[in-house]
This record gives sequence, C-alpha cells and structure tokens, in this order.
Amino acid sequence: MSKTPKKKEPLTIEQKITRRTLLSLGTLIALDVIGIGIWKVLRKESYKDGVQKTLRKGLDVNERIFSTTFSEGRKAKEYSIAEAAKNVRVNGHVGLDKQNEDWTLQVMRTQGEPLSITLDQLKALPKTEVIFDFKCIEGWSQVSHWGGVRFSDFVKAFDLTAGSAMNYVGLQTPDKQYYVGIDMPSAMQEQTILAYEVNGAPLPPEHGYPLRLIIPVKYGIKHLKRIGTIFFSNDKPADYWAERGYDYFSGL
Ligand SMILES: Nc1nc2c(c(=O)[nH]1)N[C@H]1C(S)=C(S)[C@@H](COP(=O)(O)O)O[C@H]1N2
Ligand SMILES: [Mo]
Repeated sequence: MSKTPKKKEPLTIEQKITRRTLLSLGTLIALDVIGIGIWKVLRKESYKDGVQKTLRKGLDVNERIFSTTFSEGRKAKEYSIAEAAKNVRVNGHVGLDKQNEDWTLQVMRTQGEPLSITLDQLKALPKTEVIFDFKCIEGWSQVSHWGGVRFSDFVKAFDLTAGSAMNYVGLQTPDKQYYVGIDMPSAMQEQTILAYEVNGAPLPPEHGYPLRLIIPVKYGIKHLKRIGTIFFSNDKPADYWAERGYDYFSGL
C-alpha cells in the first residue's frame, strides 16, 4: 500500500469568494467596534473651547505646529489689480446690524485712557494696498483688492508699541457681537491692514464700513468687519469662531 501524500486541492471559486467575504466582514466589524469605542469615549468627554477635550488637544497641537513653523517671514501670494473681483462676495453679518454714525475707533492702551481715533486720522497715515486670495473656511475663495493702513504703521503712529509687545491683539465690533483674537506676529506682518477701502472705494456697510481687518495670512473668519474696539493682551482674547470649535490660529 503506497502512501500518497495528500495534495492540497486548489480552492474553488466559491471557496475563494466565501473567504474574501468573511475577511471583509471581519474587517468591517473590527472597524465598527473601534469607531463605536472612540465615539463612546468622546461622548462622555466634557467640552473645551467648543469641542471635546481630546479633539481640542489635537487642534492645540496643530496650532503649535503652525504658529511656530509659519509665524516669521510667511507671506500670502499677491495678485494684479486686473485679477481682483469687481463684485466682492459678502459673507457673515454678525455685529453689523446697527449703523452708528458717530463712529470712532476705540483703542485700549496698556496704560492711560483709551484712544478715540477718527477715520480721517487713519486715512492721513500711509496707505497700503493688498490684492490676495481671500479664503473662507466654508470652501470659497476670491481674489480681492483692499486698501488701508498697515497695522504695524498704525501701532507706530499712535505709539502703541507697549501693546504690540504683548502676545495678542483683540478686535471687536462696536456692539461686541463679533470678536477675534490675533497672535501678534500675524498682526504685525506687513500685509495685515486696517482696511477702509475695497477696489479703491470706501467700504460698503456689508464689507464692514468704516473699518475692517484684512489679514491675508489667515482665513476669512479672522477678517473682522466693522472694528469698534482694539485691545492688547498676553492671554488669548475671546474669539467668536474658536468658541464654536474652529482653530484659534486659523492660519493659511
Ligand atoms: N463683523 C463680522 N465680521 C466678519 C464676519 C461676521 O459675521 N461679522 N464673518 C467673517 C467671515 S466668516 C468671512 S469669510 C469674512 C467675509 O468678508 P466679506 O463679507 O467682506 O467677503 O468676514 C469675516 N468677518
Ligand atoms: Mo468665512
């Protein structure tokens, strides 16, 4: 009696399909279990600045990476006037409801009384124009053309260097409904302007008349329209969209 070693039969097509189906099913179930696990952990977590603590930690890590890597020397790409949109998109109306005729810019100094600055005082300073790709986190972008005074020129002209030595600048609408915090290196960057013009004409109300922030190194959420108050701080100023879960730094 000769012993023939049992040869492994090749798998039939049906067997192959069954194996694959089981494998895929197994993988799917494993991923589901992991997903439900993560969800259960996040669901129980308390919130910090608009998102669960674990997610906030992730955002904070992002922020550290971006604020240290890109804070010095980064510059947004600039375009020619011909490339600038004639009809500039409008987005976001928080803090724009009430028109106040007797507007002045309130600047909180580190010492002494607040400054009250008129639009004419700002227009008397050197004008800087910037044409850049304005990017909104909602997914649209548009090349647009703005004019105003460089934030760094404004700081020098009104002797605010003690303020600009701090970590952040905060800006608020006159009614305080919309507010942003900006890290000082980004505020002092050469393309950041307190803008009073779009396409060479005064800002219309919906674009923030009489004065708005234009900060090309950041997403649209930081370009506060209708500035009422400016203040300086070493702690992070309150920020409307960061409180609702967006990245505080919001750099590009
Ligand atoms: N006061 C105020 N400023 C604001 C907003 C807002 O709701 N209120 N929205 C921001 C957002 S999300 C964007 S994208 C830009 C849009 O500026 P624009 O309307 O001039 O295009 O303004 C920013 N500044
Ligand atoms: Mo936006």
